[in-house]
Amino acid sequence: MQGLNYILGKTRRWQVNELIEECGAVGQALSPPVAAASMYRATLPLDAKQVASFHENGFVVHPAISTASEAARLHCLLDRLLKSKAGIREGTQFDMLNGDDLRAPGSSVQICDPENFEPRLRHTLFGTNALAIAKQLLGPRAQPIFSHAIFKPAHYGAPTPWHQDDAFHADFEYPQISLWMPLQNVTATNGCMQFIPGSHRGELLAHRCYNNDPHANALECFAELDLSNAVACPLLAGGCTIHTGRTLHYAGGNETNAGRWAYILAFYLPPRRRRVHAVPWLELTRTAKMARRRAWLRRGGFLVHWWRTEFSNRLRRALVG
Ligand SMILES: O=C(O)CCC(=O)C(=O)O
Repeated sequence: MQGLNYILGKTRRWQVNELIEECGAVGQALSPPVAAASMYRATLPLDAKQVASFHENGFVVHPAISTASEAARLHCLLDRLLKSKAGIREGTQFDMLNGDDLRAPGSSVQICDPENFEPRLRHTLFGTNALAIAKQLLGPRAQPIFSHAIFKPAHYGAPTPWHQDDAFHADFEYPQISLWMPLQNVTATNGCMQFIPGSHRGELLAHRCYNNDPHANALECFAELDLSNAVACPLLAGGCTIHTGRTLHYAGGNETNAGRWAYILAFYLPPRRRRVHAVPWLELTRTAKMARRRAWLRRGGFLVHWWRTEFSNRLRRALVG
């Protein structure tokens, strides 16, 4: 931490303290990344039938990528991050649907890259198996690109609208897959994932901000969809669904008495050529979390961001060999 203070020597003391408080995990993040890679062995790749089903439908269900006990441990860690509002000030914790009104109780709260705030999330069987599966599906150059966790509170957790993840890529076009693991059992009543089989073979469809509100963080597909063959995927804690960036998907609201957590790891193949999507809907987005992020970066967060990027590049190199 002294090193960080030294680097920030020209920054006012309160800013340093604020940064350290916001990024408490930076010091711990200095622990050698290789430890994360060696702690677990991949145990559960997909069988040939599952791989074929993934390519045919654009998604596949894996009943046990991790264990119920690991899911319970991750549930506790993420509960703590939610309670401590980790990432709020830097714009990486926000509500996806309510216009990010911090005074209103979130109906679908997202924490991006939660490992930045809780390094124990880097050491998981889920992560190890997810990387092995990503390499199986995308090839040996597959790399982690980001992670996020989504919390839907008991009774009023809101549905995640139908969308394609590719609609969020403003910069490059690249093949991406997401592994979505529920941290408790999920069914259609507390927000399991639902997919439209074969939709990954189509184009990127028109999207817009949720409810056409430029302050909402979520996107919704704005094309006419045939939902008659949508498939809901109930799962036990520690199972997972895997989908491509183009597959249309949705998760229902949470009508049950207990909160719903999902932890999602996304992988991609780095793009060889720059192929920019036409994503006019992203240009219209004006969210509160974007403003918080800009302010945080200006206050010196850019140094933390730089360090994390360096660190995660090292981690990536260690993981992919
Ligand atoms: O968990 C959810 O509510 C939706 C997750 C999702 O859309 C995704 O992982 O791409």
